[in-house]
Amino acid sequence: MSNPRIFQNLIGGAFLPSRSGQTFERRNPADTRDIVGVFQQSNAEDVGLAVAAAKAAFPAWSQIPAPRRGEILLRAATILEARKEQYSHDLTREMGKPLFEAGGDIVEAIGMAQYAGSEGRRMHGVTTPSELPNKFQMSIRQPLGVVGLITPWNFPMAIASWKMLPALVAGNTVVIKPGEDAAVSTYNLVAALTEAGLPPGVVNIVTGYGPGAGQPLVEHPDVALISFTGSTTTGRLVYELGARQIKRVSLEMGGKNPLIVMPDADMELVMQGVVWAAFGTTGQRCTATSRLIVHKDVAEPLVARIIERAQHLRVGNGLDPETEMGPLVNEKQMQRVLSYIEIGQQEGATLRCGGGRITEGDLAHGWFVQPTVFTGVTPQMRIAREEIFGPVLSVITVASLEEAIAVANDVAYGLSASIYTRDINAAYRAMLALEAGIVYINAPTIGAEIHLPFGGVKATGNGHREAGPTMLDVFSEWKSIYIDFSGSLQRAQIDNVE
Ligand code: UN1
Repeated sequence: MSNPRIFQNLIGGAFLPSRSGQTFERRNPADTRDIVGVFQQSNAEDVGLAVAAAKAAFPAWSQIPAPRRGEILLRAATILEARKEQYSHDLTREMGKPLFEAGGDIVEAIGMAQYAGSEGRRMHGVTTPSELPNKFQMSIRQPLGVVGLITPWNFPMAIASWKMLPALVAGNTVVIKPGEDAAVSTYNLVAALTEAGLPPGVVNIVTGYGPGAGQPLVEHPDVALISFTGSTTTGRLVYELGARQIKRVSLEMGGKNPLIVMPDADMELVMQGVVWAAFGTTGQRCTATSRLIVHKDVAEPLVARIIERAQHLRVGNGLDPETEMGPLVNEKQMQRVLSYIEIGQQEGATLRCGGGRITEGDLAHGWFVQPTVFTGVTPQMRIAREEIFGPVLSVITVASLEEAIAVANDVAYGLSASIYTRDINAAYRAMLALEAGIVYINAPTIGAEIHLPFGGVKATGNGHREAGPTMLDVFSEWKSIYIDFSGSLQRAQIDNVE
């Protein structure tokens, strides 16, 4: 185990300790004897400095032509590609997902750097004909100013890139507060950008455990937008605080994602998809499959297949290339998952596999929980309604497509949903009827690509879609411009109405 690295806040291009001198430590969730890093415990004062640095960097950065800003992102993509192995290792060590998944996290960031970077040459606005003669009109995009990003630990490189890179190409400057359990990846992303030529002060990093740094960032009057991904509880608070200042807030929060299985589906394909989407990333994706809604005629043989595979998943330290499922991110998350397993049993669901912490050998030093499957779950149970964010699958049986869709939609969230069927009519009906921002047909609920809008309906979000062509709507402001070259006063809506 190597010595812990000391990470300081990045403010105006300089690495600075927190003003209070306080720090916090992050340990590897697969083996808590390994200290990953020591980070600054920042407060409002540190946030104030970071926002001031971002504000000072804004005029120059926003005046660099967008294609030139994009070139920096494109160069960063190449640097990330070259560092993929090292950055994957750092990511696995800080948050626990297996190396092959950590590589995927970096690949998403590379994809976003290419996509947002090339957006520098598009940044399309609109032109429309005027109601009046000799008049021209158009809408163009302009940056917002300083944007505040609050990112989660579960996709520490990918989600930071989804937010930061569109923000940058649009001409904004950034203060980011990364999830305290996985901040190293944000430093790595920013290191790649810096090496690619990003000027100092354009991106600033403040770290902090708990709300000490996040809240002052949300409340800072010079921050024009807060883009937040995380829990619904925190997101609601962010929304409320932002609303007081009529601040733009983009939220992406929880999910309780259903995967529907009709009797005609390819059951081997379903099994593989369910195991990947329920237990991949140890269930810690907002897009994870947490409800299997299966037709009663095929439920039992399918569940048997899933359990057979789940019981043989290799659970361990993600740094071991053999590992298929890593630990939970921290002790609190492990306790939360274990308490939901308890709740499921109390509610009368049948625990069919897993259900406990793993403490064999070296795994006793980490936060490992067995892949867990409950059957006999009814739609009203808490394990069918609340986001667990762990390797727990709730199986609900239904008798028809209509019932499956009704059950799928009967939760507060609406991020991702899936249906497996060979019946094209059933697939299309579900595609339209499922209340979700993302729908998959014959594929599991995870695996969204960065060039389609990402986000959800109902309690999952507040209508914004980061990633995809809609990303610039989050990170820029429309300005509509009317140019009258008639040489006389043309009174809109008056002179032209006969
Ligand atoms: C998340 O679940 O928090 O669609 C993000 C996916 C990944 C991103 C997930 N591309 O599963």
